[in-house]
Amino acid sequence: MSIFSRLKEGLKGVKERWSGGIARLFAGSSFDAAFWEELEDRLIAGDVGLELSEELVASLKEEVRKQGITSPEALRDVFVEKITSELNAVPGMGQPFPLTPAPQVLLMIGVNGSGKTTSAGKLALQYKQQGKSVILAAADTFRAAAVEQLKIWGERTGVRVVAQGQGSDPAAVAFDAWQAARSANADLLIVDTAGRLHDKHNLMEELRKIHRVLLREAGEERLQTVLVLDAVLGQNSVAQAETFNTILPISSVILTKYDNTAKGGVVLSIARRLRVPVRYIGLGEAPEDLSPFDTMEFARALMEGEDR
Ligand SMILES: Nc1nc2c(ncn2[C@@H]2O[C@H](COP(=O)(O)OP(=O)(O)OP(=O)(O)O)[C@@H](O)[C@H]2O)c(=O)[nH]1
Ligand SMILES: [Mg+2]
Repeated sequence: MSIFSRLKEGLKGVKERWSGGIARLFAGSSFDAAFWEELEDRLIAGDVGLELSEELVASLKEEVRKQGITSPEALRDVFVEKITSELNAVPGMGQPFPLTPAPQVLLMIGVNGSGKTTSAGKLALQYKQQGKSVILAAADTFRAAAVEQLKIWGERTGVRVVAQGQGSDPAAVAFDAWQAARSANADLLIVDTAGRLHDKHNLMEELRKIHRVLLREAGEERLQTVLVLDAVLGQNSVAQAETFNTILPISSVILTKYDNTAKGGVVLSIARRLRVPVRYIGLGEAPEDLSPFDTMEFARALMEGEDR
């Protein structure tokens, strides 16, 4: 099943699909002022971001003028092309994590509830299914249930989980897990972290420390800092990303809960504002509900009927 047929399933609960509204608009018959206003409104409502929405509309108007296009229907391909090239302007967009010497390290960060632990488990499963050896590190030592939650993912996927007790130093857990990954010749180490501590400053300091240890041990080439963002939060998740990016250099984004959002344009906002590639999107809570983010498929889906 393609990711967008899966999306169709997952999105049943969402009242008005963003893509549905866009597709309907392009099925209309003429370029009156209302068309352009409606298009801009829909882009903004889908959390594409104000600046980019205005820019897209202006450049589409320009194409209409230059190419003598007479109906919205004839503008579809141009629109798809613009969306795709906006996304593809960010290196690595829609591609899996780059190959590095083993063990590769994915440091999962993000605010609480964004889907770090779930995405770590899903990634473990995917890599395992590709025949890679994976280790999970429980560096969220703050929440009592966090280690347990990761261990359940470990059991589900048959992946070893390196953990210490609640309240232990997360950077020490990360260090231990790195050593374990090295000595086991693992292909991949996925480090889960906390999303909330007693206060915000502590969390950021803690993440910096974990990052510092992993950077020192694994080196820059092996280390991916993966920001996990909740798509339902729209522009707020973009703001979160900007905050995290001032603390640590973000190298990849996973956008979760895409099955629950009516604001699918947030991916364009992330591309524009952060210039960091979105590599996967979360489409549900089950282990297999994580898909590579395909830019072309995404852009095309915007033109394919309101029912999708
Ligand atoms: N529908 C849907 N739910 C998701 C997705 N990803 C995660 N979830 C759910 O979101 C909730 C939070 O996910 P977690 O993985 O525990 O989030 P976290 O970032 O680890 O949270 P903390 O450990 O508290 O910082 C869980 O109920 C997940 O099942 C997704 O792609 N779609
Ligand atoms: Mg967690």
